[in-house]
Formats: sequence, C-alpha cells, structure tokens
Amino acid sequence: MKLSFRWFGEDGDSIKLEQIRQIPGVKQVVATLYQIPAGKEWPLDDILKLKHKINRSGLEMDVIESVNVHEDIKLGLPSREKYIENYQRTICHLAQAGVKVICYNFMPIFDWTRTTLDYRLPDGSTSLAFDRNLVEGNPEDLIAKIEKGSNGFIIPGWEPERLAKIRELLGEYQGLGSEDLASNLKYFLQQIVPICEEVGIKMAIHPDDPAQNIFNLPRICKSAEDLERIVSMVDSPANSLTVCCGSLASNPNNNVPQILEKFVKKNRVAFVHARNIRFTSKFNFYETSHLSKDGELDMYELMKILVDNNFNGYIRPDHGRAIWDEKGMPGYGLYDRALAEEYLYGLIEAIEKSR
Ligand SMILES: [Mn+2]
Repeated sequence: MKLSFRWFGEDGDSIKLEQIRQIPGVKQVVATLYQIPAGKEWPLDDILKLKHKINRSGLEMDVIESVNVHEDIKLGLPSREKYIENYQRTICHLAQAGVKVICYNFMPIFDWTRTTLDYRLPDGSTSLAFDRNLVEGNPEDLIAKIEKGSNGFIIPGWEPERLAKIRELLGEYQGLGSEDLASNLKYFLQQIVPICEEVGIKMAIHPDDPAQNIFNLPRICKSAEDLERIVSMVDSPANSLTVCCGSLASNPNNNVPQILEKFVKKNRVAFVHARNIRFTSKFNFYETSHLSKDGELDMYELMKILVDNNFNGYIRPDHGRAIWDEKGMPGYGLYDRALAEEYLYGLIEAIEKSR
C-alpha cells in the first residue's frame, strides 16, 4: 500500500513539494493539471513537465486526480464523441508518463459539495461541513457562499468557468434520470476501459460526495449497489474504484468497512481516500480529524481490511482540518493532512507487525 498526498501544482497550491517530501512515509504525489478545462486533451509535454518536477523533488506521480469528465459525456449528447476521444488520448499520454491510476467522478455539474468551509470545532480548528437544507433550494446561494469562503483559492470542482454555466447546465439535466446517467457512464467506460487495459492504467471512479442526492440531480455512485453496478458495466480491473471512506460514510445507510472489504477482495479498488466525519443529525455532518474516536469511522478497522487483504494500491488522507493558523485551501492544508498520514502509517505498521 502506497501512501500519497494530493497536490494541486505550483500555481494552485500553497504547499511546496519540498514540504510534502518531509512527511515521513509519503513517496507519492497525487497530481493534476487542473487548469485544463474538462473535455480538453492533456498535452504530453505538460504531463511530463509536471512529472519531472515531482521526480526532482524525490517524489513520484503514479496517481492523477482528477481527469474531469465533460458534462456532455454525462448528458450523453452527440458531442460526447470528441470529448471521449480527447479523454482517450489523455489516458495514453498519462500512461506514457508512467501514471497507473486515474481518479475521476461522474457527478452532474457539482464536484464535492459542502455548505460550510470553516465549521468551528471545539478545539478551535475549522473543517468542512454539510447541511442538507442548503442543497435543496437555489444552488446559486450555495455557490456565493462557497466563493466567499475559499481563502482566494480556486477550489477544484468549483472553477469559475464551471460555476458561470450552472444555470444553463441545470436546465440541460432536466429530464435526465439516474438510469440515463448510468447508461452514459457505461458508454463512456466501454470506450475507454479497453484503452486503459492496453496501456496499463486503472480508472478509479470517486463516489458522489456527499453520497446523497442534491438539487434534484441524478447521482449514481453513492451505495454498495451503485458501486456493484458500475464495476459490472465493464468487467475489468481497469474499471476500478476510488473508495472514498468519508464520502460513502456521509450516507448513514452505507456500511463503509463492508463496502471496502467487498471491493478490495474483488480486486476493484485502485485508490483509497481516508477521512472521518461526524453526523450532527441524520444527513448533516462535519469533517473531523482522521482519528477513530473523533468520527463515525473506525480507521483501525479500515486499515486492517486493507492490510489483511494485501491491498497494494494507493491511499491518501482526504480533507484535513485547518489547524495551527494555517491559511490554506479549505480541506487541503498541509498540517492536518500530514498528521493524518502519520496516523495511517502508524496503524498500518502496527497491523502489519502484529500479524
Ligand atoms: Mn475523496
């Protein structure tokens, strides 16, 4: 199992590669070229430049998160063909640069959704939080709130060009049901998985975050049944999952350890996101430190499933709290995620040595 750390690049992140290198046990950077809009091909040169920069810092770039999927692919429009071709070429370029896993998601319009970016915890730290009431009304209220609370960073998934198109996109999704969305995902996977097999890349779909419906949009990746349907769409290890423990936990009906174990045993987990949350009511929650005692998830139980099943994929801490006065991108500061890495490292070492 390889510990990794998400990094948004020199222009998009306040954290330096040199700092990531000093986190004990971390060798892998989960990288991106997030200035490239969804649907565009990622040029090989840009990918190689990014890779070499990471390598020069003594780190490796096996995982990309995310290569975003153009909305026309999710909507199943005829124009999807050219975006799928671009995606196919991007896959080939990433493979040429030695990338092994591509994390992506198939959520309509919105990437991860929180309603508060600075929820205050009893210890004075802040974290991301979610209130269902705010995702049932007008999305523009939420967008304004998110833009105000992002510390001047462009939050991946909430890029200005995407937000500007929201009203238009909401209209386009009118009448598209979850069965339609699922068949559009299947079509997409059928076009790309054979290429992934050829070049040695695993696609790893990230669950809907939160794993609940929002703004009446279809969501098809939020339960064990959904994940089962997705891995069956194209039966290949190249059609794999990112098991984001915190996302799946945000639906109280999900049994996260059971889901993790089921798909690890099937060899369909390429990437794991570790994160913990605490419910404030049935569907509302805030993010906590990674510790088992702070949240709903028993992190020891999750790591034990991975170690016991000889999981040899990639894992990273997901969002962290803002602590020690750090002014970072909400959810993606250095300090709390570095603490989380050491916690995960400690759990894994202890489980391995007690076997
Ligand atoms: Mn995640």
